[in-house]
Amino acid sequence: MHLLSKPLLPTRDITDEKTFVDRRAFLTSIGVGLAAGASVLSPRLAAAAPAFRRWQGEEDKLTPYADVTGYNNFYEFGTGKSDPAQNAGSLHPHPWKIEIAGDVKKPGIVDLDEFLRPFQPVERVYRHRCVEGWSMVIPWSGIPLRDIIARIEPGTKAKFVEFTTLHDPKQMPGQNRSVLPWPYVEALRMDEAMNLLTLFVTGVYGKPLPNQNGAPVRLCAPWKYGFKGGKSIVRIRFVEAQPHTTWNIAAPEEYGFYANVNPTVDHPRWTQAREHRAGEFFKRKTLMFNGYAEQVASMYTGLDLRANF
Ligand SMILES: Nc1nc2c(c(=O)[nH]1)N[C@H]1C(S)=C(S)[C@@H](COP(=O)(O)O)O[C@H]1N2
Ligand SMILES: [Mo]
Repeated sequence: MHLLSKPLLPTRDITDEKTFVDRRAFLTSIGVGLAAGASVLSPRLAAAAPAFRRWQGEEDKLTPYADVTGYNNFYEFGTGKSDPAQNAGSLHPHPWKIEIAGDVKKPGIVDLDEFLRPFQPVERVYRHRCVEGWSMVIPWSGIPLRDIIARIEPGTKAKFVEFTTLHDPKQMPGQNRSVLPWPYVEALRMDEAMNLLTLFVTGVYGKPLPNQNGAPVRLCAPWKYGFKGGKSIVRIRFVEAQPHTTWNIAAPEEYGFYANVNPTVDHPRWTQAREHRAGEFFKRKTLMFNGYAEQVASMYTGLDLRANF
């Protein structure tokens, strides 16, 4: 594949050094705890610390670490927003194995740390919009999924990529209740998976992902509703047919396969025109594709977004 030879990001999105330094001071001030001169990336990501990169309007403030890690959706640990932070201690994310399956050059099971070692990690600030109407602004770190896919070398039959969460009721007590069909499965069309924005997330706020955010690795496609970002991934499968995904199985009339953030297509039970940004009093207008239209809209030309919600 030729994709790795292309520049990963347009240069205008690389924040200048001063902003990077200011942000490090900010991270320290909110207690993320950086020793002087320390990298903002976790040790496992520090190998080649990149410039900080920002994909958002400068007016959007980062959501505090306490909210990012204390107000979550992760039904494997309960359906309340504080349940994951309270209950996810039973998850053991190290060591971690991931199965690479389907139409790929070399299917098999890999150790996550070993698998990620050759990659250049990036840090990106993304808006995060839950289908329920809340939103945050989160500094994720991880590997652009396109780099990972380029290395996996899927075959010509790979039209979709499916991500499966761990299924282990001992570690995930919420799986003893059938609130959702387990394991949690999500998927992207191949071009969506290869989009510059799509991130294989291993950290947040420069630290490894806390269990409640999907340790050791979860997905992020920031122009889609949050439920597309499957957590604690144990299998990546490349397939020809559109996969059956958890929320779409659970309530197909409410949660479509695409799940692109779209203020003009309401959820059957509530509006999607506005959102509640964590920490703000007044609601904000939700932006088309969560504000990432410039980077993603061309993937959907000719697709009826009302039918394909
Ligand atoms: N395995 C799994 N992944 C999941 C979920 C879940 O319940 N189980 N919830 C999804 C939903 S609805 C959202 S909004 C995001 C929340 O991510 P966060 O808690 O890191 O903000 O995770 C998504 N990934
Ligand atoms: Mo969500």
